[in-house]
Amino acid sequence: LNQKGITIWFTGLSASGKSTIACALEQHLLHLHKFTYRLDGDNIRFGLNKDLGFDEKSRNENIRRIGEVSKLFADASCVTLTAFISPYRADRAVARELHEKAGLAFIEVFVDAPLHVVEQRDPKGLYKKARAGEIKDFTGISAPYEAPENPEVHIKTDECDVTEAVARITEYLSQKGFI
Ligand code: GGZ
Repeated sequence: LNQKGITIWFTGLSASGKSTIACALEQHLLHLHKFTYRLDGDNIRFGLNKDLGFDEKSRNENIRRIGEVSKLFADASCVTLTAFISPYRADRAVARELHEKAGLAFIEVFVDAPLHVVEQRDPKGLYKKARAGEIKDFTGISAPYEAPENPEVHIKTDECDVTEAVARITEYLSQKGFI
């Protein structure tokens, strides 16, 4: 059994379901008595990264810091979950390399939902504001999202509910001997 920490890196559009799935997975891991911690906008963008906005350079720096922090948590034997859009392939690759160079597994989970689906969900009305030009650099509307080419797990949230998504990820984790 692998006793090292790992990072499970969720990526996807706003309202794709990253946080919901990460929360449910965290609950599942806690039931298994795993040492786990979730990094998300609430504990990172309002703390460590409160100096950063959403232009390309800020997102690069946001993801760079999150990559470093998640590596430290994984290094401390934690099953670390990160839930950020992380729209740039190159930034995710840097986070992956950082982990792999330290001998820590990096598991990319693509939370995939088509733009028209997340735009219909629009739980915070952000897509509507972005379409109206009230929010600039909005991912999917006026800023890019570069989908992963080889994610370890690919979840289509318009075809699969939260329970199923958690089951898909835990199946991967147990197959690889991580849990
Ligand atoms: C995308 C934005 C933006 C812009 C504010 N573009 O659905 P939410 O509200 O709760 O999650 C989104 C969150 C994205 O922050 P991340 O740190 O995950 O982004 S990145 O990884 O790209 O750095 C959204 C809100 O912040 N939000 N402005 N312009 N999402």
